[in-house]
Amino acid sequence: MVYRYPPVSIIGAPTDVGAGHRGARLGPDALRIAGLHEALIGHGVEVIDRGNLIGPHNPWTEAVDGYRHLGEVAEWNRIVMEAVLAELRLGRMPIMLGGDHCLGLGSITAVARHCRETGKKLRVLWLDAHADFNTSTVTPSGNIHGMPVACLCGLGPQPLTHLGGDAPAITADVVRQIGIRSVDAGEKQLIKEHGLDVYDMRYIDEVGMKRVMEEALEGLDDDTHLHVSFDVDFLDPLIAPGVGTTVPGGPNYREAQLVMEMIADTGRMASLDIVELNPVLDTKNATGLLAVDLVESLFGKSTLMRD
Ligand code: EXY
Ligand code: MN
Ligand code: MN
Ligand code: MN
Repeated sequence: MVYRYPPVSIIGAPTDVGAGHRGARLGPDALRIAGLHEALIGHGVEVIDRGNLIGPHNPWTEAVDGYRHLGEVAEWNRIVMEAVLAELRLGRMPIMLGGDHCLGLGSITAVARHCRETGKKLRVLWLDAHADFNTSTVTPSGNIHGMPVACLCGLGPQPLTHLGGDAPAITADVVRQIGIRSVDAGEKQLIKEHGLDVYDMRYIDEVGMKRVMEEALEGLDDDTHLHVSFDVDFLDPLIAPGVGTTVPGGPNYREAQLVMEMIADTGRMASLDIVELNPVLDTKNATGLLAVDLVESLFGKSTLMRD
């Protein structure tokens, strides 16, 4: 068997400590039941499912000083970081199944460390309805799944901003955000100050998804590690109802497919998060099935006719 892609390791991170709804803890198994493993194998990928990580339970308490469950979030991210880094060091492609999007912090901190170890450049594609660039002072909720990009860039509490050592994991210039349509007022100000590259829905409407992706993927080369952080609420809720924070007016099925196809065409994706799937809010796992369908496109499903 000749594999067309790097070997993949599936890592489940079943927690919703960073979210405002409970249920994303069930995301990893919903994605497995939707056939993720089999779909990857069907596209010529060697896959190992490492099972689910174990971490603190969700205490479901109120925010303290602008953070909800800070200790639990820090611990989960430490666990995710170690697991993702171990796979990268084995030369494998980690697919981290959330869980809520606070876990992007651990995942991307690991990827950034690996890039420093191997001398690779990093590009992060953040597919989301939200910018996730809040801090404790501007957050409307205290939910840390609204903060991971800020924390990665060094804005946040020490246990989250320095998860990977003595410096923040990334600078804002490595990030491209796509599909954004819900940003809080204080968050918007911070995004402007830090120069985050946001391709919001207005821009997608105006220029089309093809051009947006060309711009977001511009400059990738053989030395680039492309990380994709796929928050399922990126998708229009009409096709993806199974998330805690739906925002109308997201990418439709064809636009979402094009995003994944254009990422696949680069051949540079080296790590992936799939987060925020909440099966409790879903309809017969339709959102889980759609996420798996889109992952198939990330691994070349729709390019077969062009081979
Ligand atoms: N911006 C809102 C907040 O910070 O509370 C909503 C954040 C939702 C974050 C989600 C999953 O991407
Ligand atoms: Mn590597
Ligand atoms: Mn998110
Ligand atoms: Mn989101």
